[in-house]
Amino acid sequence: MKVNKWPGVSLIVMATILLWIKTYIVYKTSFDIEIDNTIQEFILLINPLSFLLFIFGLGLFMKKDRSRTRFILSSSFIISFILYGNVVFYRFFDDFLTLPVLFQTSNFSDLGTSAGEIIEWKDLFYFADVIILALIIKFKPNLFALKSYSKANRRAYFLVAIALVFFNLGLAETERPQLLTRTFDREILVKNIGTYNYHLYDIFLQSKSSAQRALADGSELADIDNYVRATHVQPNKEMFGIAKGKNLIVVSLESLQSFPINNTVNGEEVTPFLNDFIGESYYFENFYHQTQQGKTSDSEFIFDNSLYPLNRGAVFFTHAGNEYESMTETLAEKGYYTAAMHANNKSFWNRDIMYDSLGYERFYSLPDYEVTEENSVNWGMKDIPFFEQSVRHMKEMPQPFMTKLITLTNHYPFYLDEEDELIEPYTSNDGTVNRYFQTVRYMDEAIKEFIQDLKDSGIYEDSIIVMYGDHYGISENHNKAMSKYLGKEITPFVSTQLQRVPMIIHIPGQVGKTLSTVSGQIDIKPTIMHLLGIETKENIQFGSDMFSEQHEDFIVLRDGSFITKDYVYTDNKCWDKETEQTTDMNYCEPYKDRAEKELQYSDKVIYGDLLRFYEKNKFRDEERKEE
Ligand code: GP9
Ligand code: MN
Repeated sequence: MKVNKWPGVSLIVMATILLWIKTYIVYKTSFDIEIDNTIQEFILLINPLSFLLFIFGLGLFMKKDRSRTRFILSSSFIISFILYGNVVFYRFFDDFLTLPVLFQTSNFSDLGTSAGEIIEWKDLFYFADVIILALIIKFKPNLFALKSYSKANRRAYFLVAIALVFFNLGLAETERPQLLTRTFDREILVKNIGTYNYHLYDIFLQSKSSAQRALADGSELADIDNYVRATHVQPNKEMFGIAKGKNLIVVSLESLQSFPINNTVNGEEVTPFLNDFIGESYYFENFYHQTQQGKTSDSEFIFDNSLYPLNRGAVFFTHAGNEYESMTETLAEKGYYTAAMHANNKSFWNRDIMYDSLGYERFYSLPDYEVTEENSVNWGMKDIPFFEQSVRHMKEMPQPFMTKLITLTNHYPFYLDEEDELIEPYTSNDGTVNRYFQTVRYMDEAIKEFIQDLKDSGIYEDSIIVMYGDHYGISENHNKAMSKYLGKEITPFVSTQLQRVPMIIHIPGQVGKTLSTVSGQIDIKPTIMHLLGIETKENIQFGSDMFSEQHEDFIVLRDGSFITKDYVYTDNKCWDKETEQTTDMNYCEPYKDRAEKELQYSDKVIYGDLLRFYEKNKFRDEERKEE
C-alpha cells in the first residue's frame, strides 16, 4: 500500500486547488473585470489562494477523519455558495455584494420577481468542484486517511499561507497604492485582493462602523447643535431666493486648482473661456477644497451635506448607510428632479449606494453614455462628448432639475490624444506638471462647448450654474516643477494656498463679480440653498452663505490646517499671508481650538450616525421652553 506522507493534507490541497481554479474561471466568465496588464492578470490569478489555504487549513487541527472531511466539504460548499451569490447579484446589479446591500432588502424586491430569469439549471456547474470532491470522498476515502502530523507541518503550512497574503498585498499595493485605506471601488478591490478577502474586509469595515454607531445615543447632538447655532451667520438677504425655481447645474471640475485661472503657459492663456466666464459670474478666489483620501467623492460629500469628510478612507464607502440631510434630498422634496451624471463605473467610490442615501433620483453612469475607444482617453470618456451627451439627457429631464456633472479628463496622469492638445506643454523635468496645463486647457474648451450647448438648447437662461474644483491635481511630489512655474519656493504656506480651487456661480441676469472672502466646499450647500430660496438654519452644517456680509474668513482643511483673513496655520506653524513667512503663533492660537472642534464634531456626526436622532426644531423648542 502506498504511504501518504501528508495524510489529510491531500484533501485540503485538492479542495483548495479545485476551488481556486473555479474562482479564477468564474472571474473570467461571470464578472466583467477589466485587466490592463500581465501583473494585474497575475494578481487576479493568485488572489483567491491565500484565503482558501487559510480556511481549508483549519482542517489540519481536526483529529478525526470524519469531522475533517465534513468540514472541508461544507466549507467548500459555503464558499462556492458565496461565490455563486456574487455571480447572481452581478448578473442583476453589475456589482459585487456588500454587507449593507445584503441588508438593504429593497434591492431584492426587484430581484425576487425575476429570480427565475437569472438563476439557470446550468448554474449547477458553479458547484462542480464540490460535487467532484464529494464523489472522491465517497469512493476513494482511503486517499485521505488520517495520521497525526506535527506542529511543525502545520506551522510550515500556515507560513506559506501568510507569505502568500503579503505577496498578494505587496503586488496589489504597487498596482494600486493605498488600496485598503482608500477603498476606491469594489471591482478594484476584488481584482487586487480577491473576492473572498474582499468580503472579509467588507465585514471588518461594517462591524467597525456598526460598533461606533451602536454606542451613540443622540445625546452628543446637543453640544454640536449649540456650536452650529453659535457660529451661524445670517445669509445675505438680497441674494436669498434670487434663483428660486431655476434649474441647478453643478459641474465638478476634476483636479482643477485655482492657479491656472487667469494664468499663462508659454505665453498662452490656460483657461481662456473660464477667464471670460468668470467675468460674468460670481467668482470666489479664496475658495479651498477640503477633501482627503476620498478625493472626488469627498468633495461630493461636502457639497451635499456641509459636513467634513473623514480623515481616513472615503466616507462614501464607510458610511453610506447613514442618515443624511443632503441638499439633493431637500431639493427633491421641493419638487426638483435630481440626477448625478458621470461616465464611469457606477460603483466607483460606491456612488451607486451613496447616491441612494443622499436621495438622488437618477444616476446617469457608464451605461447611459455611448463610450467608444475614439471618445475615450486616460480614465475614460472625454469631457467634450461627456458634456454633449449629458446635455442630451438634460433635455429629457423634467424641470426644475438639479444635476451634478462630474468631469474626468483632467485626471492624473493627465493624458490626452494629440488632437485634443490645444496648447504646448509646460517645459520642466516633470511630465505630470507639463501635461497638466494641456489637460486643463482641454477642460476649458469642454466647458466652453458645454455652455454653448446649454444656450442652444434653451436651458441656460433658466439655470444657475455652479462649478468648482474637486481637489488638487498637482500633489506635493511635484514641488520642484511647481516652484519653477510659480517662481518661488513651495513652502508649507504656498502648498496650503495651492489648495485653492475655482468656485464659480453663474446666475442668469446677474452681472457677477470676484469675491475674496475666505471660503470652502463646506459653504457650497448653504450658499446654493439660499440662492434657491431655501432656509438652512435648522440644519446641522458647518458652512455658511458665502455671499453673507457676516461670512467669516475662516476655513478648516481636513488635515487640520486652517486659513483666516490674514493667517495660515499649517505644518504646526503660523504664517503671515502678507509676508508669506512664519509668524508668532499667537495670531493663529485663537482659531486652533475651533478648527479642532469643528472637525471633531463633524466626525462625531458621521461615526455615530447622529442625524438619525436629529429632529428639526427639537433643540430650539427646548431653548424656547427655558426662556
Ligand atoms: C472617478 C473620478 C475620479 O469616478 O471621480 O476620482 P478621483 O481619483 O479624482 O477621486
Ligand atoms: Mn477627482
